[in-house]
Amino acid sequence: MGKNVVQKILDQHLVSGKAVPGEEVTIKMDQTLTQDATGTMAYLQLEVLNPDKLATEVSVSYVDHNTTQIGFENFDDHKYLQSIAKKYGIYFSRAGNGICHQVHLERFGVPGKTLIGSDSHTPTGGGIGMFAVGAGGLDVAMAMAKGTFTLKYPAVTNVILKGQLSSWVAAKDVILKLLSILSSKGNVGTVVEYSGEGIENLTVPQRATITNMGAELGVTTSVFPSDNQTKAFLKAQGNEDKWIELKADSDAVYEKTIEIDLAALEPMVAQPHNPDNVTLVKEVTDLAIDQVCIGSCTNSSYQDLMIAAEMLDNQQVNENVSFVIAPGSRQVLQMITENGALNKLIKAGGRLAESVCGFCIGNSQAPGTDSVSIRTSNRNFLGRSGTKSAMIYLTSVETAIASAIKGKLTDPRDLGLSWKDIPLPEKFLVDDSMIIAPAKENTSAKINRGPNIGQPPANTELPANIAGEVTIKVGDKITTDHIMPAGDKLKYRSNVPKYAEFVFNPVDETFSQRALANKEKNIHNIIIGGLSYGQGSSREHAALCPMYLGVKAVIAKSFERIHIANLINFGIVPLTFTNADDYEKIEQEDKVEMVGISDTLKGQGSLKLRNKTKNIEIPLSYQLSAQDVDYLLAGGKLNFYQ
Ligand code: MIC
Ligand code: SF4
Repeated sequence: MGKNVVQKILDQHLVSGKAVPGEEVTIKMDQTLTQDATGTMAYLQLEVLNPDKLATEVSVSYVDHNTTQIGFENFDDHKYLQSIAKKYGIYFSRAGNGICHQVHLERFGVPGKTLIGSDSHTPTGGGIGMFAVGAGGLDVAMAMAKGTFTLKYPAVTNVILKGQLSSWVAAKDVILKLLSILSSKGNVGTVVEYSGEGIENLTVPQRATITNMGAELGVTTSVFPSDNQTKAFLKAQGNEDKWIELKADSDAVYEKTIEIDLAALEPMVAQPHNPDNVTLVKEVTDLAIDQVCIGSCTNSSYQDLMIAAEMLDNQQVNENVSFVIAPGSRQVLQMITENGALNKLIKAGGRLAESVCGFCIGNSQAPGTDSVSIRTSNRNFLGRSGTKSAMIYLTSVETAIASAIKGKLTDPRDLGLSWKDIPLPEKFLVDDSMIIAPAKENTSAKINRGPNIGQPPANTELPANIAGEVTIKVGDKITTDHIMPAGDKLKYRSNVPKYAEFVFNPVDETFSQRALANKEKNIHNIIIGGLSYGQGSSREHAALCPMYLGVKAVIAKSFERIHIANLINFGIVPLTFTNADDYEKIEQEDKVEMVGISDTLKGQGSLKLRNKTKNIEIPLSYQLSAQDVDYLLAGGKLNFYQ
């Protein structure tokens, strides 16, 4: 039987386990990436593991999230990261060099390699034919130390792209279409593999837009084959020698197949407050807008910025629109500066932001009260922009620019401009002077530790019984932005006790205090969640900070992949309702207990939650491997390996 691309890469990297969907396998990881917001904690954990030598071929530490630098914390973190990179032999991409996923694709992407990154949009690398997964920082630290990662062998969905995109319809519209088909929930454990003649005309940056936002489907990753487009991109980056051909066998088998006719696609928009709330742009009439932001790791490539500049040539953005541009990397910024495109954007009224995450993570350019913002990024969760009452719409660059000109959400086909194709450049401007290459061996470099940099907090072993209260009950699709908000709180990432004050802040500002008060009285905190609990980011702080507050278990209808792994990593037991309706039988403040939980997990026995307040018992389920149980019993992965 033939193999698909995913199977080809995974089977070459298989260390242990059976290559059967759903089975736990350990694979070799060739590369890692971290960014500063998750990286400081990942490297604090790496210091605990303290390997003599990294087990990966390439590890890169990026600074791209926390660059606002109001106060000393961000810069201290950057200094810490730079010194750690020097000590352990890690490439260090300095602040200003660009967003991790964009730079990694440009400078480190190699088809057929595996990559694990402490950021949920690491699958961007699938655009160049990598098997690239997002994970919590601890799993990335483990991959650096041991060279492996354990995951469920995925079921592969084949998305066949037919035909060719029409003018004004973009790669972003392809992934928005797929989100409208698959939605953001129910796809855990699968990988999307793209095929069909429609992919032949998609450049690597366009493919990367699609694989990047595959993260919003909740899949493990998304992958394109490596073909002539991949070769052209690598050649233009001066890396042609890294090219290999990678394609599915003609008799490859897939779990599921979806066909999308590119020629039939139209401009699409994800409406507030979820990336899968997708409709056609033309269906949303008379939506006046206040802000347009071009950038983020989804749409900030050279081609994206050039499209924006061409559309705005001799145009002016509407007087009611604040227009922000954040090129994805220094390479992109240098190229559009040299060819004059930047000038067109500035002339049209653009506000140039740093080549970092910025507006996307909500630590700058927060919209005004009740504002409408059109963004080319990938997430529009409530409050993520920094303004709770703002309405965020996600579109392609083409739609965003048309809207900026008109002052209302506009289908770019209605602008009356003539379409100009922007081809992949034959040569990108390659200047790696902002990437500090590592020394060959670990050095005794002094580690720079600012006063905001704490130690990873320790957990205790799992108690024999969990007994406490339901400290919070939340609904479906609770994202990590609800659990552990970023934005202006990002600067506390290296200081867990401080950051923990904001757990569940957007949902219930009293949670943190109530949880801490319980912890002091030895009352265990339990969280009740709905469907897709933990959607979104890879931030392990969404598990680490609740752990610090004394949360012992989360019981939900279903979990997202990265978040459930993070819960296990930090010793919080993830459980599901055996009957989803039982969710209704439990309320906030109910007193609950799970007697003998540690023995039950060890024996893989059946588990019941006793609701003492309502005097009922609720059957619970779990899917935990023997290894997961060992981590939970030890109070987390770091405890287990220490
Ligand atoms: C995000 O897009 O939500 C982030 C910020 O990049 C996160 C990582 C983080 O929380 O630091 C992610 O996607 O994993
Ligand atoms: Fe940065 Fe936004 Fe991409 Fe996350 S989604 S890595 S915050 S640009």
